[in-house]
Amino acid sequence: MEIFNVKKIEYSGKDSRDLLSFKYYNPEEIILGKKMSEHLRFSVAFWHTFNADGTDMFGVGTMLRPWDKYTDPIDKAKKKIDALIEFTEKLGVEYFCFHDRDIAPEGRTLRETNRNLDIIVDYLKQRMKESNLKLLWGTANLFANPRFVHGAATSCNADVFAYAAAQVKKAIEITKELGGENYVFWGGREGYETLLNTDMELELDNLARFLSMAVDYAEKIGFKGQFLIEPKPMEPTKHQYDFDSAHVLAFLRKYGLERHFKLNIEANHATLAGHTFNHELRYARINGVLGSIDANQGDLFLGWDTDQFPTDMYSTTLAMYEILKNGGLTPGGINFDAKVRRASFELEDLFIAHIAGIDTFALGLKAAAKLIEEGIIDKFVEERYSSYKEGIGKKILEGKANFEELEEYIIDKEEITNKSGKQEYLETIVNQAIISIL
Ligand code: XLS
Ligand code: CA
Ligand code: CA
Repeated sequence: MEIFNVKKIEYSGKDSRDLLSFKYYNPEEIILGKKMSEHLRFSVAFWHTFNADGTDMFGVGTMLRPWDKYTDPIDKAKKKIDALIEFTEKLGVEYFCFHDRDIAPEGRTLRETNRNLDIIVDYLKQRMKESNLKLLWGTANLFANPRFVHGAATSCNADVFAYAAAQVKKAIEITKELGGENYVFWGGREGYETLLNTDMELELDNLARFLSMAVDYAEKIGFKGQFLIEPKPMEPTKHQYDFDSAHVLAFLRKYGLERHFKLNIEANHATLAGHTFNHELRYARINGVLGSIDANQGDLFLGWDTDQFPTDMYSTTLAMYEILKNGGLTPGGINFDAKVRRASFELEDLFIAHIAGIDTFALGLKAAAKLIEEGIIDKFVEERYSSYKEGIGKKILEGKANFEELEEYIIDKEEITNKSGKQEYLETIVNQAIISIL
């Protein structure tokens, strides 16, 4: 029986006013030699789409979903899986992501919880087989239960460390079982509230111990998916250890773990860190660790993680520019870690929001491809650094210069000529690329 009273979402072109259709996302269209659907490996986030009900700090949920009428927790969990299958089929999205606790209820012990998980994973696996749905990544929820009050791998309590380890062990197993292409570590409560009660050194060492145990276990069971760490600077803790791309990379390098991890970069977390999304993507890309993205947007006036659907074309254009320069994200993808607003409580809003996000990324892809094909920005940047192509600049790049030589070279020069950085000109080029697609 149908859960969503919505037809299959098709491409209807940019002039269409049909709300439930794509205006820019045309999966078969070839962009820079590849199908749009191959560039944009979209994924639906289970937690926001099938679990969130609009609850906030000031009030209860506003969204009553068809699966909410099932009172038995296992029946309800299965209904949500049915909803996931129907939703992704109708939307034409091939991937989804989940936390262990999103899909199955917790029991009294971990053993009981794992049993619930096994029932649902069997069901999910079966339903995935009947459809085209694939798992982009799995992860463990190491933050919701009160036991994680002081963190998980960075908890002051060794029993909590053990619990988290056992939970991640199981989460990697089920991710493998479901053919997951990646596994994400988001350090839910790995951080601190006050340094007055915190042994930061021990906590960070323990986080590294935890991650290297995960690497060993994945190797042991033959899980071939990419391990990803998702940076976030704050919320829920005052200071999250995986603050931003640069922090995570420095951490991984200190502990010799950099070979085993790439990054899952979320737009809203970049905003919270005081960076643009494309800054975080660029930093990860030039360091060879851009693995996957959580596609959403924050509100620039609010200091918290609003996880809105991405509708800002400028941001998706610059993001897709980095992703294209990265040679894509595979085996990563574009996961909509985004929730409809509390007031967008109708079932249809779930489709409208995903369509908006998909179209905004499709538009960004087209505009970014145009920027790359035109090559104006590339050429400008190349020219801007051309002083390093010959003479003293070339020597600097080749590591053949030293302070004495540089002093001798420059000491009697009366004038140094600089050229304009032409930011406004380049921003116009970006605007023109976007406008040409609209
Ligand atoms: C929370 C994070 C989380 C991760 C997965 O802010 O975005 O949802 O993506 O645990
Ligand atoms: Ca996220
Ligand atoms: Ca977020």
